[in-house]
Amino acid sequence: MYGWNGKILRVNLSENKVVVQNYDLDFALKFVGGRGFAAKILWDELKPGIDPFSAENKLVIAAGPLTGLPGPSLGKLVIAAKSPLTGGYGDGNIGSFAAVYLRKAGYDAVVVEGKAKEPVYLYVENENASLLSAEGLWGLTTFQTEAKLKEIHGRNSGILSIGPAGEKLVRYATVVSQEGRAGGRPGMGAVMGSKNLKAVVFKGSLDIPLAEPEEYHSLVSRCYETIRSRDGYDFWVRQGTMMTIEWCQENSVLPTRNFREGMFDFYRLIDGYAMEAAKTKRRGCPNCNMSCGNVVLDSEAKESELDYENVAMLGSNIGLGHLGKVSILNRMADEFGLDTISLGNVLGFAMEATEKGLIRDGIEWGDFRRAKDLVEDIAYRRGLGNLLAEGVMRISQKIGGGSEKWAMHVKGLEVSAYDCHTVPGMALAFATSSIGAHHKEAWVISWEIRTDRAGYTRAKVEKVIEFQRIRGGMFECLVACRLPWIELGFELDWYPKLLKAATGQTLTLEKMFNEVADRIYALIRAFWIREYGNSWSKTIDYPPPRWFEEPLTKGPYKGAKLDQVKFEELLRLYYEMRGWDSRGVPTRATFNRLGLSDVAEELEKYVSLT
Ligand code: PTT
Ligand code: SF4
Repeated sequence: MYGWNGKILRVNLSENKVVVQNYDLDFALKFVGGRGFAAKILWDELKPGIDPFSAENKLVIAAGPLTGLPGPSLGKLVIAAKSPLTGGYGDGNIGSFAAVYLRKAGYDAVVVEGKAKEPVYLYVENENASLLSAEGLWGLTTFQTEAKLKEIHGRNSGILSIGPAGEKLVRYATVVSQEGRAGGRPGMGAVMGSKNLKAVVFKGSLDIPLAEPEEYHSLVSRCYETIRSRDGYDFWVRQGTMMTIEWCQENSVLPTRNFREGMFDFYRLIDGYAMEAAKTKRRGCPNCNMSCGNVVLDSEAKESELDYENVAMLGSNIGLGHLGKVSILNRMADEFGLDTISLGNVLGFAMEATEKGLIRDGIEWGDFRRAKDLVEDIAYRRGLGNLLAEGVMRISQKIGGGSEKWAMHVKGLEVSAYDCHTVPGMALAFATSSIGAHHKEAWVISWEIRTDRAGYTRAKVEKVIEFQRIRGGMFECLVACRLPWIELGFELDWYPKLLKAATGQTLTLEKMFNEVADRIYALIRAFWIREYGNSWSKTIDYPPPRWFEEPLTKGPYKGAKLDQVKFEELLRLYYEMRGWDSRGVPTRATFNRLGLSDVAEELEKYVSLT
């Protein structure tokens, strides 16, 4: 095979054993890599109903056939497992030298199972792998862990690690790399913690075999030039995703005070221009020529890498209009290994619960000092932090008082930073995302606002599915950063060309979208439904009640909210277009079309198929 290494490293922590598994071209073409490999492995190998924190859960770290090669933004990997936050399929995407060196060490993926007796880390170097003691690392932050591992293994290593939050099984603990790349929102860091796996270190210098090396390298130079020449390039490298704060404010979709409103009075104090004034440098993922990691000095004069989601969720959503302080909370989240989106949701939820008298000794809106203490308490599961470490769905179940209406999650995963009172298409995207309320699969909001904001139309359903195929399907399988495409219009047809030159295989966009992506969506859907069995229903795909029941109280969209009946019609159409039945379960014909008749057969043991 070219492009793919054809090897998966299998690590059993309980038995302290590492073996190599080969896979063939058939498997590669059917699932491509990244999320595709992860979904297939987790579906095949996890028994339904297992505790995500048990040794039976498996953690998959998977790259794609282009990962690690020179080329625009190809330094990413997917990390996946059964989620302790949602109980369903969970994954995240991290840009890191770990992705590059995983592939240069000779592998395409690592599957970790079991549980180590004592804390360990996995060390992989050029087709050799071993489990080493993490005795001196356990308890350290992600920054300290990475620094120590670099001292031991050298600077040319790629490292993924967890902080105290992962060790303490905070349900939204994430995995961090390079002091500012983080991934695995649905608790992938906690899964590592539950396995006593503190870190994974990759080193590699092997060549990734290319089918047409000259053609590949010539394409790559043209790709970089194309990106560099795009109109928005200069502004992108100035602000990156931080430009979105101003855009969201202008369009009344900036999450404010636990998604009550879409506008924040102090947005100027945390927007892209405020960030530029504090910016000290730029960082990014490997092989990227549009690096978007904006590093600022926070109010404690320490470095913090900012992205839109982090600042919106730890700023406007908790009523905090001070970039230096937001940056402290953001840096602490990276150090402790906490997902910023869920953290901002949890803090906003706790503030509202305090206001409504449902939490005693809680936290007032915008109270930075208390927020800072709570972030630490969450990471170490101390006092109120122990409850807040559970995520908004579980906290709301515990405190009651009608709080389920403003617990902002879908399927247990907290909503990313877009208020949906006025954007039904984006609400549908959150509702049908394959890991819970994440924007990454179908960020239709910009298109929706430009075209027909208020409409509940077929076009919106088509757009959600189109984006899910491109973003949740193609980009998550390749594994490539989607930002060159979505932000600078880098054309999608570069990818089949790169794939052809790298692998020698023809994978057209049509095949990618209608076969590979749809197959993966059906497979992940099957994973969720198998977990729920007969209790599965379409209500599991509903966005939070707040957006239907409590209108916005200010701004140009004052009085606006979602319409439940019309939303249900969108969902019905969505199921129909996907070939799923009225409960949202893929039909037997759909599974068969996607080459998943074995999946249908297995799923039928848990729920009837139509
Ligand atoms: C992603 C989610 C996002 S999406 C952000 S900011 W964004 C938050 N970042 C966090 C962070 O930082 N620290 C932290 N402790 N928690 C964080 N949680 C949040 O996680 C990130 C970029 C960004 S910045 C985005 S949009 C794009 N995401 C991509 C994706 O999902 N797939 C893909 N093929 N390409 C992507 N490119 C962009 O990557 P999750 P990163 Mg991330 C500090 O992990 O779980 O997927 O959630 O990966 O390397 O940091 O790059 O405005
Ligand atoms: Fe990483 Fe940003 Fe480059 Fe994407 S655009 S690869 S997130 S640095």
